[in-house]
Amino acid sequence: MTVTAVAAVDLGATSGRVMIGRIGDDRLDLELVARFPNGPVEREDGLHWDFGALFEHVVAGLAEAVRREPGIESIGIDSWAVDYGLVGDGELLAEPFHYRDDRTARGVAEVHAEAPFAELYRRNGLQFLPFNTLYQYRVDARLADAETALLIPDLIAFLLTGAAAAERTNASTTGLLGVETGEWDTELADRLGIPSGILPGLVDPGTTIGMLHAGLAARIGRDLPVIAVGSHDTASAVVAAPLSTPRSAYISCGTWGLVGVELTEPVLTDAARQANFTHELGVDGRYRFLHNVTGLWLLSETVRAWEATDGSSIDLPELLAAASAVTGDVPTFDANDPSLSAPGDMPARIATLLGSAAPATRPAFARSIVESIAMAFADAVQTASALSGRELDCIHMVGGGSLNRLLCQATADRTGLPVLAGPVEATALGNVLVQARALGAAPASLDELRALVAATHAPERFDPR
Ligand code: LRH
Repeated sequence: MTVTAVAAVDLGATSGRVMIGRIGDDRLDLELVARFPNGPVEREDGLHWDFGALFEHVVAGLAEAVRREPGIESIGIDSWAVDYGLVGDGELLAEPFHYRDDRTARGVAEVHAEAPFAELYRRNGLQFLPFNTLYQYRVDARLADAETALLIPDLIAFLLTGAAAAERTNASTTGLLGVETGEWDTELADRLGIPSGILPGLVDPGTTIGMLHAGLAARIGRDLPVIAVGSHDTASAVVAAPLSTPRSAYISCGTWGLVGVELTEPVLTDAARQANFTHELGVDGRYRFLHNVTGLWLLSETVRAWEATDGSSIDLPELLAAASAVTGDVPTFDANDPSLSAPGDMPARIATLLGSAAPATRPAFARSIVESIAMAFADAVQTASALSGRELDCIHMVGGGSLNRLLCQATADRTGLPVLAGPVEATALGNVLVQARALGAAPASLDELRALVAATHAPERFDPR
């Protein structure tokens, strides 16, 4: 059996990783090669990506991947959406901002004064998130100096190859892509004072962006192509969510829980706008019709704050086991409350929302968080069903959240639908699958790619109780 190997760079909120993906007839697996920190760093002017260090880790990780597997044929990069770097004279002009920086509030007000949200939604189909790239561009003083603006995976591809391109799934999260055309809405950009000349040519997942620069090829050990994947991490995760029928919903659950269905036509109704349901573009022209729910961020930030208070190290599986053992009802809060989005003292902010009902013990507090996330998931699943007119019969939970058994069970209980959990590494697998397909080493259709995922990563089923 021939096996094809590729390198997947996946930049997530808890860490960045370089992995080797191997794919053959009945084979699809990952080998972790390098893991490095990818949290925001606080600078004088706000929260940023630690981009210089990150890029070095990526190159070193790729070199190690080629050392371990000299047969690697290509590289694919994915990351979270919306963040970007500005490039002029072939160089990165400034360290990219992190979307959790609060500088964008002014951008929202200014953009909406020019183009009200209802008009934006008609044009770009995006849910309102205060950090969508167009709001960030609007307040970026360096924009005027830039020749090109590149979202993070495109920026890394550019620094690796010298070729500037905008991969379409991630471009759809900027707010400047026409939801029905899939092309840049240059009229909107110019009207908002965002020079449309900085928006690079669009490419679809599967397109070769370019070959490694000679110097980097020497350092990495091979001359390899960088292939555009679903470079928005959620787009890659949905590729590898083993959806088997149109009645399957998905929850891509990591820091965020992205809850929705895959569509072939947009639902640009007033009701969809009011429910803040987004149309991000998926691989093969699909629409990811979904809503952002604040996901495991609530738990990880809570644990981080507790650890900082005690100087202790908390074992998450142990905490969740204790949370599962809590008997009786726990109070819930709105997981999407805007007060919970910035880094900071999460337990205190959640306690403010819960008031006198706030649980006194850590296990009960953690249980409150998990139940609140599950409640928001259930609400979004029901809304996705109502807005798309689809009766749903199961939910695929992929990403880190699929390991959280308490969350999977609570989601099944609160939706009344079975939850099929896994794969945990859906994003990296989706990255690998799209590269392999471009190399002619994987089947052509999404259905077949998903069947390979299902065959190699059998999900665990949680029935509603
Ligand atoms: C998940 C994600 C999500 C975006 C957010 C910024 O990692 O890409 O799809 O909304 O980060």
